[in-house]
Formats: sequence, structure tokens, C-alpha cells
Amino acid sequence: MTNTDLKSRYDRDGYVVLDQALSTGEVAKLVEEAVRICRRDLGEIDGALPVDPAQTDDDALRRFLCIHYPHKISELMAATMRHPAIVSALTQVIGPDVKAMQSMLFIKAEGKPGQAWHQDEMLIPTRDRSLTGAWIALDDATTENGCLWVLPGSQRPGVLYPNREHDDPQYDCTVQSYGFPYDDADAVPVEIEAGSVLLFNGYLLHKSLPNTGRHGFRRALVNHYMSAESLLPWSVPAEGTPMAQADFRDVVLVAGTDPYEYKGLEEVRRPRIRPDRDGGCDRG
Ligand SMILES: O=C(O)CCC(=O)C(=O)O
Repeated sequence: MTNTDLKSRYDRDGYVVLDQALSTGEVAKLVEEAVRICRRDLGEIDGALPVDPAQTDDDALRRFLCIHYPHKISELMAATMRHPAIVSALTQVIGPDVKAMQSMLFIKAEGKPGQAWHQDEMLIPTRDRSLTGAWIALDDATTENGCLWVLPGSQRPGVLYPNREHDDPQYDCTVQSYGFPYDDADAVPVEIEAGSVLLFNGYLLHKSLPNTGRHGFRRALVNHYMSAESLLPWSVPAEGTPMAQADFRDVVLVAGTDPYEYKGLEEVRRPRIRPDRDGGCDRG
């Protein structure tokens, strides 16, 4: 795919697949690292159950639906944020200056829920609509094991649809978008091979269904990026700072320059689990 094709497809559909952007060896190393993370060899994860050294690797993995911010404890996950094939595509769709603000490691063993329709910009609000997700498949992602589904073109109106909590057992505890002018018949499953990357716009409506496979994980590493020119009002600003100046500085520059370098960086987030529906949804 030429760079022009990549950009025009991304602008039209809100997503593009980078086939085999990671090699088999790179995927294997990330899968091994996922085991070390889940065994807590690399550091603590807020909300995780205590480690049981007698557990098999698979059982250690199965305890997690998703771990947020694994790049904080894993050099390999942090390096993968800067993967050249992904960064090259990001500079096509975002621009020359790109920063990352989060990573998520999905394990999603058989029986684990999906995530309801949502737009990532509702959760991570850039000021210039530049939010872009890079969903890296660590296993072949299929409709059976809970691949992503997208509503192509749903990013184009540039509208953030409302959100609500839900009790649908197919989905984890994160909120669900509603009131949008598309329905499930418009949805397209994005089945991709391990090592391929789905790059998608922060306004694109997307969801995943449960892993209905009999055995096996649907692992994916998801990193989020945006233009380094935009402030990111994603956390409560320091006392005395007006909300209009809020700027999340727990970021990693992956391309170009950071015009706000003078502000320095700040550790705001630590690795934590995403609650599974089994563990109850904390709505406190
Ligand atoms: O991988 C999944 O199941 C959901 C991921 C997702 O929706 C996201 O990264 O925004």
C-alpha cells in the first residue's frame, strides 16, 4: 500500500490494516513478555490478585482481561510503542510530531467479554481530533475469538455520541456509546493475523465481542497516539491551573519534536487491571 492509499483509506473508512507489520519473532517476544507481566516479574499491577507461583503460564495469563499501561513496567512494550512500521504509518495519518499516552495489553482468554461500542476520543480527549489507536494482534484475531468490529466511516461526522453504563454480559464494564445513526448491520469484523496492526481513528465507533473459542487467548497490544501539537486534557490539572490549560504529560514522544517539552514529563498513571465483569463493575 502506498502512503497516499494508506492516508486516503484511513480518511475514508477511519481505519487501515498494516499487514504483518511485526515479524513472527517480534510477536513471540511480546507474548513471552505478557507472561512475565502477568506473573508480576516486572512490577506490580494495581488491582491484580496476589501472585500464585504454582500457576502455569496460561493460568497466570487467564487471570487478566486487560492490563493498562504495561509500557510502564516493560521496556519491550515501551519499545513497541516506537515500532518503526507503526510510527511510519502514524506520521502519515497524524503528522510529523506524534506522542503516545497509553498502552493496553488485552489477554482475553476463552469466555472473556468484549467491549461495547465506543469511540476512544470520548475516553481520551485530544483537542484536535488526532487520537489514533494501533491495535497489534498477538494472536490471529477472528470473529470466534473476539476480533474488533468497526462501523466504517463513523468517524467522519466528527461527533462524539453519548455514553451510558450497561449490564450486557457480552461486554466488560466500560461504558457504551448510543444514539448514533448506524446499526449492527453496518458493522464489519476486522479479522487480522498475528503481527498485523489495525490503525484506527479516535472517532471511529468500534467494539469487540466475547472470546467464544473453546481454548486459546485473543491477545492484543493496543497503543494510543496523537499529534504532539495538541494539549491532552485527560487528567485533573494541578491546583490553580485552569481546566482550559490541562495537559496530560505522562506521554512518550515517538516521532518528531514535542513543542511542550519545556513543561517536562510527569508520571500520572501506573499499571492497573481493567475490571472483568466477573469481578463486578465498580460504579463508585
Ligand atoms: O480489544 C478489544 O477487545 C477492545 C479494544 C478497544 O476497543 C480499544 O482499544 O479501544
